[in-house]
Amino acid sequence: MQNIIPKPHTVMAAPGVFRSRPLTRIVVNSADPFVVGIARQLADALVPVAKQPLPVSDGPAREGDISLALTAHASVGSEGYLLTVTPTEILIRAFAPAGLFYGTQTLRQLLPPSIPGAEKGGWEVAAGSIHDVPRFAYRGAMLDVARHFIAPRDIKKYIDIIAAYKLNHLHLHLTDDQGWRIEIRSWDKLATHGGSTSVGGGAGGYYTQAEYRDLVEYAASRHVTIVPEIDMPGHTSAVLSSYPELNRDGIAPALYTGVQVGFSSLDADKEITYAFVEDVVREIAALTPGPYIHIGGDEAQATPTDDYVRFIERVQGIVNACDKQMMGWEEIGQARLDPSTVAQHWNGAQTRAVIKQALKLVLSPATFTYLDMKYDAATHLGQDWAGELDVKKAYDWEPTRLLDGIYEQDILGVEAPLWTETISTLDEIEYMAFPRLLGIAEIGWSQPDGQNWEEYSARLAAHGPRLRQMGVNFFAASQVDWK
Ligand code: TNX
Repeated sequence: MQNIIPKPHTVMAAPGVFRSRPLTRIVVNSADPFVVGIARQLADALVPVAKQPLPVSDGPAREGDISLALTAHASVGSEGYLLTVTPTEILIRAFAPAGLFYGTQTLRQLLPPSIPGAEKGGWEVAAGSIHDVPRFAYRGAMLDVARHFIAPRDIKKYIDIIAAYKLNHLHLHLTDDQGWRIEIRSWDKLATHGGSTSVGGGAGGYYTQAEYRDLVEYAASRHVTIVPEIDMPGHTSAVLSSYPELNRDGIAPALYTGVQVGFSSLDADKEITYAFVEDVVREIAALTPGPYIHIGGDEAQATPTDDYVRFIERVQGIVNACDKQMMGWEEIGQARLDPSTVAQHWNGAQTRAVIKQALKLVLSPATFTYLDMKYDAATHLGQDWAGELDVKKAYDWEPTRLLDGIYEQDILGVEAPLWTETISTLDEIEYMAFPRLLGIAEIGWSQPDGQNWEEYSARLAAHGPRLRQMGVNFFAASQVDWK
């Protein structure tokens, strides 16, 4: 029970081992489709070990079964779980379904990634018990699908990996100067024209609403909430190119395929701007069961400050009218914000204004969490404006020590963004994200008193074979003594 990432709250080894029986089943005491789905996913995940999917049954459990039961006390919270392994059973208990999901992710890590050989064989798990609860409610990853489009099947693989490390939010940066990636029925040229290219001028792409709904559902089945971001008022060249009437001078610019930021803006004085925002937010809200709609708000250098503040306050009203909470990059702190609004810290410049309003923060400090930063000078992809970010640095930071005046209760959680100006394939995404994202997952989930690079890097080493088994093209950093 030593190599789990993120590190569980409490682990206690016990004598003995559980050995699989020829008739070992996964037994669930709930008809909740999400819970039954968890059992099926566990059965699938164990095929490389058990050689065939374990049968899923509604019980009652007998000796040799793996049981998933919603019988834990409310004190384990909505995501916590208790995992007990004895020679006669494996029992995962939780108060809420998400806890069962996380218990099964931990169980997967107690087994070898695969057992070679074609024959059906036995497998075993050392006895012991784990009591686990997350530190932060929001544990996120972000993909910039705007600079380069990322196909739905690639997003799904990313979801599978992040969920295995107990991240529970996937923020999709759906729009930027270089591309609009989601079908909006009331403004159809956003996707068909605004989504037609990408950085460097190559092919673009966008999600139809049906494809997007399918992604949202897929994520939900792994307890991942999609946070859609429509970036505004800056980062809007693709919008302005699609609709001349949204431009101050009524003239649509050409599509933009460079990598500059801070030159485009919606016009805060035009009524049609807000009609546009209302339509987009309404359609996005209808696709979003989760609580948040992210409105960007970053790097609006081409928007005068008064206009910016007026714009953000009005957009917040539009988001709230759709029964959603607004999320935005820290620059939104300049506006007067509703207490339900969440600000995302990235470089600190305007986080002070957020702290003054006592809003909840998601922390994405560029120096520690930007997965588009190079590992070192030799990394062939990525940027280095926030410095190089090696595997140790992405793990070795503490949220409450990041900025003066931010305490545990101000922090909703952490998120690691992957911007894609220099990245265009899934292999490249995986290379930049892994293994650094595991360190950030641990910061989001685990208690800070256990933070120790030597101990963590030994655990991380054991995840090399697991990542390989999942087909992840991770960077085998020399800082880690890989297995
Ligand atoms: C800053 S972080 C940006 C993005 C870029 C990224 C590149 C933020 C809110 N804005 O537009 O893609 O840096 O690292």
